[in-house]
Amino acid sequence: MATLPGKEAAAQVFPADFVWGVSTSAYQIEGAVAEGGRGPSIWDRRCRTKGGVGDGSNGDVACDHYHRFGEDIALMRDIGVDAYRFSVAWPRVLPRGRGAVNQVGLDFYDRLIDGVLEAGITPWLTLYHWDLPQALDDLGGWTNRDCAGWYADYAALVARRFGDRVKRFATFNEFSVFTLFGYAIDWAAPGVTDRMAHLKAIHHVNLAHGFGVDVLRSLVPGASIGAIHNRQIVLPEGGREENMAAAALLDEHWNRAFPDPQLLGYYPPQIAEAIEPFVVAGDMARICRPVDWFGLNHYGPIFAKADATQVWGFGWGETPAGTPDYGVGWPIFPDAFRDELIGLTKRYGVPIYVTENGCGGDRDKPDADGRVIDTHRIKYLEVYHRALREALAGGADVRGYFVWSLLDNFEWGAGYGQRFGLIHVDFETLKRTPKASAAWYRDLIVNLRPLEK
Ligand code: IFM
Repeated sequence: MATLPGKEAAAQVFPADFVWGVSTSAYQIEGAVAEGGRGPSIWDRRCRTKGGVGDGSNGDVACDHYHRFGEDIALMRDIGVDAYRFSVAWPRVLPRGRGAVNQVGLDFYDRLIDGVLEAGITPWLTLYHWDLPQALDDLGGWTNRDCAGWYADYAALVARRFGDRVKRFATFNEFSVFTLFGYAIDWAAPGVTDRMAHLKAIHHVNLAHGFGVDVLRSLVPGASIGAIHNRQIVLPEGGREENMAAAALLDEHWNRAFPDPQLLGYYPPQIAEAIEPFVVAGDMARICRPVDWFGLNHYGPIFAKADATQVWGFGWGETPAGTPDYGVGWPIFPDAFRDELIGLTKRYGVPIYVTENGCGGDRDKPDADGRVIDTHRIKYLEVYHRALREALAGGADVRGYFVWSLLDNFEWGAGYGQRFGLIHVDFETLKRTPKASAAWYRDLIVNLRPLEK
């Protein structure tokens, strides 16, 4: 297909209802962790554990979005996005994870959702973005099979309360990141390193997803339900033979442990064998429920190496020297994004929304005139957008794209050292400053929005 500039090209390549959005998550931006009746989450605990977060910081204040959400909605409106993906903090609405409901927490999300809708933006609600209530972790968290039922009750609460205004739901964000890092590699809460715990967590989270889909389907008329998977090609460090098996196993864990059972009804082979003791008759049918879309979070390839000290015998490998990266240390490889999108369409046959893509780094600072000129992020977004167009032209069924993230925020184990936002946040004053990339995204949306929109 010939590449034409501007709107004509958009009409050719992008579906008429293509969605342009931005994503965030509760713990990374809300702050107000001890306000309005919110209970503690496993990330509050981890932030208070020595070494849990590199810079010793926490999400106590974060971007103070809990109080400043109106300003943040106005910033989104200025960019011109169609959609805003946010997550509900389970411990804000159910402080102990189950039982007593916190009306003040529900009221907060009412105000947020109403404000987003008033701005002409469609809310996309993620039920779980890693902040499990601590009270549930005290009962074993995701290693406890009952956690799938607690999640289903939480999903029902959210569906009943917001389902009149919210129709787009994601059950989970990045299943394999929070289970692998939280239960096998100590890079995330709750910081367990144990094979059996990890396998149980994988299976129970998959079950929770299945329950969540059914609950949402039954309680929200017109719901459009998906799940959000991180997927990136896994390569053996140095291309070396001794790292091949590590790469193959990491690929199963990273890329297939969740989408395969959820969409195809089976686990990938090595995981299937190991997880068998935890699978009860009927489980696979419970997990494999029809969804409306596949959420893809994609950044760059990852590298694996054999590492006998690790729970699964694989560790994170080094990126080859000289690989381009624009700040976060993650390789820039847009062809892998294009191929992933085309491959996903063939493998799972479900419409795709790119629910996260973006560029971090520690170099975004206001200049003498107060502007934040983040050329590296614009370059990243440009090459990934080229790949997106190529994927669409190559037959990928992509329906939308969300930048991670609206705001600089609390970047988990990296604390505040990595900035992913289109909007700069001064974490001393909480002042928001749109970066050059926000203007770039605004212009892209205007230019690529189909003529009839
Ligand atoms: O900040 C995270 C987000 O919470 C999940 N996906 C990757 C982002 C950048 O690391």
